[in-house]
Amino acid sequence: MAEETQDTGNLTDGFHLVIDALKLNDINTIYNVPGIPITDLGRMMQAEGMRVLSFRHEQNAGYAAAIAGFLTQKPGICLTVSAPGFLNGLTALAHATTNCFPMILISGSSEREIVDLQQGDYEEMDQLAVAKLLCKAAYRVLHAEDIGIGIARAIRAAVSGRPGGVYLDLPAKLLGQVMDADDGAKSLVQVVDAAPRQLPAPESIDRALDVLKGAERPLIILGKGAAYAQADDAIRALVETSGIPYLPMSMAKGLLPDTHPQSAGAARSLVLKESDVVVMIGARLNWLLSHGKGKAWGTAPKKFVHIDIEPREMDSNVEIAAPVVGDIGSCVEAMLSAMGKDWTAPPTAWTSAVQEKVASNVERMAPRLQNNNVPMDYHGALGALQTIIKERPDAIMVNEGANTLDFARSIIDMYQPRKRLDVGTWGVMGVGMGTAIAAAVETGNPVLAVEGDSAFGFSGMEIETICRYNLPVCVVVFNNGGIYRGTDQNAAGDDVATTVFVKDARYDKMMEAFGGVGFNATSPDELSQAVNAAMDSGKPTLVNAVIDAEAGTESGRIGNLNPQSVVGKK
Ligand code: OXT
Ligand code: ADP
Ligand code: MG
Repeated sequence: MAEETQDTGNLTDGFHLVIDALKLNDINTIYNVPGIPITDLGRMMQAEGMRVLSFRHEQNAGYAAAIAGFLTQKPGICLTVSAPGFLNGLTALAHATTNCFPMILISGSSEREIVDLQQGDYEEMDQLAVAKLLCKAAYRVLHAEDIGIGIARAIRAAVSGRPGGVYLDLPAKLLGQVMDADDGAKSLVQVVDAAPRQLPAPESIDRALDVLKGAERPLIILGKGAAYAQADDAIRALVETSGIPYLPMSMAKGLLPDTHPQSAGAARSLVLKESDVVVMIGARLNWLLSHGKGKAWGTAPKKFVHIDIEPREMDSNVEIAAPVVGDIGSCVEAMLSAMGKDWTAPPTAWTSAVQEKVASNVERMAPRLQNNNVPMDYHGALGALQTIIKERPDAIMVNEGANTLDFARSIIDMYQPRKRLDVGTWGVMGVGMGTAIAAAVETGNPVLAVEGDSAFGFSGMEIETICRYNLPVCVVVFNNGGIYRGTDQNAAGDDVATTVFVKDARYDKMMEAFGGVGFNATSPDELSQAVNAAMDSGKPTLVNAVIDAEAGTESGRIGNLNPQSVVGKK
């Protein structure tokens, strides 16, 4: 136990070296689930003044660490036990890597000698070998004197270049290893300039400007890399100086307010199809952008300028006419100064066409958002939440589900950078509560988590964690009784359909069970009152928003990705 003290003279051990190394690098928050062999490590971290948040499941602790990395540019730390705990954290580590979020999964592990001979140790697993496939880098430390270097390498690997997930394996025996305290202190490393700026080559900027100057219908696409980069002023200046319409990817919403006159968010199809030069800033041409080709991009020939820190991203899906490789802050500043005073804004025929499309789509949507239908549909419920975010622009919105995700993305305007956190590149369900917890912990801002009832179920037990730490999180469960819809029928047998849940479930009662506040909202007015009360009080709250079970569509906006049976659906 941590509190048992003995005269250790001028000695230190693996436990303390890990703590000292993290603190030396300004890492003070840990997301963990305790157990053998890291229980005492968590206790000692807490005793040394670190914030150690314990979760109910490592996957949620991992998602918290991943989004902490996105929000802070420092690696978020997830600490787990060996084999099963490690594996539970691994999905989040892979998610962090896929999304380019800096994160370190630190797992205790069993004894190397026994693991390597496969002699059946407690929670035996060759964790390093398993992790390597799923992250940017993976390291194991075997000697206490190497802890400083191990942690320094992990930090640098996570945040430099394209950020990502790193695995750090700490065998149980390492933590108890003892060494001279002065030598231990000397072995620690304070990482200098962990994510060095990467300046773009001047000729790449000239090339980009040449391509852009010839454009008749230019478009800027902002991705979550642009949000991560925290180059908010430079990005806004580039957009506004250039006069080019911009399309924010989901987690780039709010980099400039969604109500900005140059936002093409509500004219997505038009700008993808009609643009002739596209400037990608911290976004990849992956599935979310139809790989830069095909029907969604129309038939007009296109040229791409691509700003990204990862050179291998260039030409990943289509030819990039002007690759600009470097960190977004430096690249955007270089583009801005190269534009100079003689920059000519894009033709008004183009900018007006985009604005008109935006206006007509917004106008078409507006009346649907005002409806006060009972049971609620997505538009009525999200119309209420749209107003709340408008009035509380510093609130962080967490969002997952299918219909709940897709409707919320287009309906709820964001006004500030890094305020919309969602399922990311994989469209993964289960990020919700971990993300909400880290958002509250890392920023202190109020959090509104808008969750499909299925999505919520993946991490729902963490509402106990939210209550335990008394976090200002309001969870709204869009309860339509199922995945996509609550109305599917099983064509044969007595079991309910595969997508259907218990009818009339009361998720609000779960929150009450842990001392939080629960509401059941059946109309947009009730929803609005409940969420406003929650946001005013800052108390952990769960609002069960009763949504029409028929309102959703299969897979939300991405139903086209479902394979079709040639024999036909039963
Ligand atoms: O321009 P056009 O005319 O086209 O119009 C567009 C915009 O211009 C316009 N727009 C606007 N109009 C007016 N005003 C405003 N402000 C405005 N803004 C935009 O609106 C349209 C649409 O705009 P959008 O959304 O930008 O465009 P589009 O074409 O949709 O964009 C394409 C995409 C691909 C970029 C976009 O759709 C996108 O980002 N999609 C992400 C989708 C995603 O990631 N989905 C999550 C996964 S789905 C599925 O796999 C689920 N599972 C399986 C599962 C998963 N995922 N994970 C794990 C670990 N296990 C299993 C499960 C279990 S979802 C799911 C649960 C679902 O059930 P729930 O109960 O949770 O949720 P419900 O469905 O609610 O029941
Ligand atoms: P989205 O899903 O929003 O389209 P992606 O996750 O596909 O965004 O793309 C993010 C991109 O941003 C990645 O290619 C990553 O390499 C890049 N990136 C992340 N941080 C930086 C940075 N500081 N400077 C330049 N590029 C960055
Ligand atoms: Mg649902």
